Amino acid sequence: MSADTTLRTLKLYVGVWSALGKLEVSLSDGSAPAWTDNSVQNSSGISNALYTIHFRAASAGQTLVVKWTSQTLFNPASGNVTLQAATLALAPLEAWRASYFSSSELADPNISGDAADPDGDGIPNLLEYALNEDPRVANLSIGPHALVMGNLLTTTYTRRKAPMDVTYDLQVSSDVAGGWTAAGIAEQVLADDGGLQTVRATDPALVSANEKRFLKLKVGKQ
Ligand SMILES: [Ca+2]
Ligand SMILES: [Ca+2]
Repeated sequence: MSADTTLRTLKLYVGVWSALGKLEVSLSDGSAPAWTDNSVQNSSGISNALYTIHFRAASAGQTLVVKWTSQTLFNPASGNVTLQAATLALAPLEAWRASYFSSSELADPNISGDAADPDGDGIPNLLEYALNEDPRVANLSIGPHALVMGNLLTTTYTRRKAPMDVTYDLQVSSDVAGGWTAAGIAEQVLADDGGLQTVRATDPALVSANEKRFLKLKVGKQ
């Protein structure tokens, strides 16, 4: 199976019958250690399993090698292993990227890379993805904004639900230069459409008791 620098997801549907299966996965460029698993077994009957493999090579033109064999046959006459199906898909972030950028743009990290900001709205592409924004349209008014509700500092933001390849970390501090902590932040899901959630995060500190408070949403890659 071909592999390059794009993150892809391979799903392998396998089975064993009176056997212990052995899965071996490796990349032709050796950029990741080979991986072996022998957790699927059934000594007297049939078991099925699904492997989900996320892979990416260090350069273009590489190959992902997948081997599914029997490590042990508990019944030499009838024991066997089966490879029932395999599906290949882009990881969610890469599928999103491919939906907004042409193939020549996808090859240019200054346009389609995580840190690029082709629409010039100050929101890099990774954050556009995390917040479900459009990386080709400058939307300066959208995104998390601070709002005082009652006597508490809050922010409302959109986040993706699993399977997701980004992480969301909210932190608060009285000093923008340091002292950031996630302690005590309450998060309430205001809306959920199955793929996206609207979440309100609330700082536990009373606004009236603090001269300044800051809320920060940090997005990372999983
Ligand atoms: Ca942007
Ligand atoms: Ca945008």
